[in-house]
Amino acid sequence: MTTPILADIVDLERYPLHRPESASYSASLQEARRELRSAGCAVVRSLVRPEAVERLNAEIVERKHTTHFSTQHINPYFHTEVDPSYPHRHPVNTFTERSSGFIPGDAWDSTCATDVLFRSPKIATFLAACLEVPELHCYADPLAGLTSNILDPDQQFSWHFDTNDFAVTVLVQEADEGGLFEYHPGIRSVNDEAFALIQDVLEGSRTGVKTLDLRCGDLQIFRGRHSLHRVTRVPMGSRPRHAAIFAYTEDDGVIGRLTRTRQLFGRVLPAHEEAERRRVRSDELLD
Ligand SMILES: O=C(O)CCC(=O)C(=O)O
Ligand SMILES: [Fe+2]
Repeated sequence: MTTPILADIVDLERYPLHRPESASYSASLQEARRELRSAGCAVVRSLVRPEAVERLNAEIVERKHTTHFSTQHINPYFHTEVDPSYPHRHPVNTFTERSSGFIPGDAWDSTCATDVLFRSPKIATFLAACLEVPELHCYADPLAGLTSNILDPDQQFSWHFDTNDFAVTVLVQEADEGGLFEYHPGIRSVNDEAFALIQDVLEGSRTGVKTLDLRCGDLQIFRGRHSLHRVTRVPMGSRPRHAAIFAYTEDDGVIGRLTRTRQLFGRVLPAHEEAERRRVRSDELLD
């Protein structure tokens, strides 16, 4: 297949990403900003053309054998070990199954529509404007920059906070049932861990919890540092849920840490080790 261009993937009539001065660009931008400011979550409806959604899904299916599935019981902070300095009934000591998997960044190549969309400078410019930051760069991590989150039947991604400030997702295949993105906007803040509220949600409270109405081809921008969120279980017998996940950073050339990389992808690459060595050296101690 030939390498697509942005116009093959994005509905540029509805979303003229190539014409930032146009009225419809500005309208989409203002709407996304409003949603991000009020709920930390914006949905750009049907950004991806239906035929391109098919192609993105075919690319995921082709690479599905490279998915790193791992089942772990995690607390909302991605830890798996009890911390005796907190009570038994506390978010730090409440563990739930996370059983989904990620297709790693090095499974894609530059001819993929998924890769073209992720690396489009016009997309990065639009996202930076939505998020009100000066500029964005593709996350340079060779595994975590471009991924796909896979939920096969009987899998779920339990309640958690993200370590990155925001994530960008395109839903590529819906489950027949379940596989829904749920979130509690701004449940915690820099000044307030909100452990009691979080514990209520972990124990099933629906107060403040929203279920996102996300459809194939929609692009979601989500601030996951302060909003507890999950993807509900995909039941047995359902189609799997496939989502393409794009990571961007404000600084250029950022690479992830060894521990989290191993947790999510089951391996690290020389680039991760090199970045870690540089970090160690940056402490200015003598060799
Ligand atoms: O698949 C999704 O929609 C989001 C998954 C998620 O929350 C994450 O990867 O941190
Ligand atoms: Fe997340």
